[in-house]
Amino acid sequence: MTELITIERHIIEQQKKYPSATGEFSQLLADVTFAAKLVRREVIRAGLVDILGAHGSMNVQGEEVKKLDVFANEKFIQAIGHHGRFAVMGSEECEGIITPPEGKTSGKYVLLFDPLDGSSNIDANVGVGTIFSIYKRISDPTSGPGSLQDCLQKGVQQVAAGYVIYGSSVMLVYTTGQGVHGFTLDPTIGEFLLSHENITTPKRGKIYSMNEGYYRYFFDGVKKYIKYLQQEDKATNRPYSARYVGSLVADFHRNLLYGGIFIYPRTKKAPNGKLRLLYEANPLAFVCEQAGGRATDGYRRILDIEPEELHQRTPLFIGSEEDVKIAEEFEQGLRELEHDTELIPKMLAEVKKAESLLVK
Ligand code: AHM
Ligand code: MG
Repeated sequence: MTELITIERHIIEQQKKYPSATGEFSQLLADVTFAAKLVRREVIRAGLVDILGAHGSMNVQGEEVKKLDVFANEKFIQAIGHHGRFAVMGSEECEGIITPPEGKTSGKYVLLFDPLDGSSNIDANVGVGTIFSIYKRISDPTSGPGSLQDCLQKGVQQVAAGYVIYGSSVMLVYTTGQGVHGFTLDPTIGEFLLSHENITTPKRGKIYSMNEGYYRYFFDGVKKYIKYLQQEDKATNRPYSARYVGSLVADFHRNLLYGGIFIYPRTKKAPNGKLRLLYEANPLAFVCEQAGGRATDGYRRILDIEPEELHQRTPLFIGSEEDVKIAEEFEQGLRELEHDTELIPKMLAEVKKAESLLVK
């Protein structure tokens, strides 16, 4: 019989590898899991309790906030904020940093999170998710709560990261730098059980995910890369299939398991792309690299980017290592489209056919 391993037990077992671990970090991850369960409870009841629809306010990026975003944000702050295990938090839905409540001591960890990613999909019952990222504070712990500087660390400093998908089933995927592990929620017992141990992503996939509706705003490199993916070539499994949910967590998770590439590039309208470095790109880049994949902004490794502000955006090229490398070569103008070897004979045949019709 297969052994049933809950996420709490898995985290504790992993932490045993560090003799100096105090259990505080395991507790913080358990808090994240608990908050995810609260959010999931609301996500699946959303239609029933009439909390769907726009909340009417705008988030700090000037985008419309849905009620469920607000709820998820509050639950995370509530579930984690009251234990004094964190020094400072940052949320995609809050303009500034979040410090521990009055009277609570501050812990040694920093939590950055996107409480409900893919919010434009909520009303249509399409998968949405939560993304999280944990760092150690770098400010002096005797100086009180953590600071903005604690949040602006490079992604390479993350001690844990992961995401939760609220989809046809609920999954939590996380890494602490010792591989990537996935857990599926058993709703009957309310526990996340280990279902995907040591996830590795294929070196090359067959799927590309990007919002091609913005094609006219893309720069030449990405446009050529799309054409390259659509060319026919048996050796490299082209043409690729296009898959785009519009929920980063869902698109990322599918490609992680099946292989492929997700791109949200810089565009003529959005020169820094759309996605946020701290809440979306860094945690998924950590997971992706741990699974054997690659994540860059087209030029630089995501995890090496020095953040300058909390809500900084970044272009994102993420997924199977070989796919991302080829996309970068196009982005950087180092690679041109190959000639479609089958196209020329086909065109010549068409010309001949047309000529023969004209002679008649
Ligand atoms: P959100 O955090 O406000 O939901 O925005 C991020 C989402 C991602 O989940 C998704 O990849 C992207 O925005 C989709 O954007 P677009 O509609 O421009 O393709
Ligand atoms: Mg998001």
